[in-house]
Amino acid sequence: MEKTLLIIKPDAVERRLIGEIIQRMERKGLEVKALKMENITVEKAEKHYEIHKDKEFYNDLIEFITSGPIVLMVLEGKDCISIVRHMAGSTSPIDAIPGTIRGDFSTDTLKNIVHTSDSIETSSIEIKNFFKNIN
Ligand code: FUP
Repeated sequence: MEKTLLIIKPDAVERRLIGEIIQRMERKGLEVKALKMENITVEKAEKHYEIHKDKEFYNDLIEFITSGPIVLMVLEGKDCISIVRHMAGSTSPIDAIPGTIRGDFSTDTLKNIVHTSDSIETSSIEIKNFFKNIN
């Protein structure tokens, strides 16, 4: 069965949105296969966001994602990668439609509440980066 990584970012943890976000996933019908809260190291963050290392927002991104505790989870369900991305909403707060997580809770491109895997390849790499016993 398909799996995806969902990260609840430091802004959402600080704003007490952990329960709201997990509830949306469960109500949709996705299964939480693994779940943990962690202050990730800069090294882990750099590995996770390697694809963005040449972007002008990279340093801000690493600083933000390591700025406080995050909640990481592996979700499982049919087509869950696409489904969770749709539930997260667009990266741009202008495009993120109300009803999506970003559309409902964020006006900021950087502090945008959640990360979700964007393909089968990246979900597998991302899950391995953060969870040892899940495949
Ligand atoms: P997404 O897949 O929607 O999380 O978006 P990206 O992989 O394109 O970007 C990863 C993170 O980089 C975003 F969550 C926020 C940050 N970012 C910016 O700060 N500015 C940008 O212009 C694009 C992305």
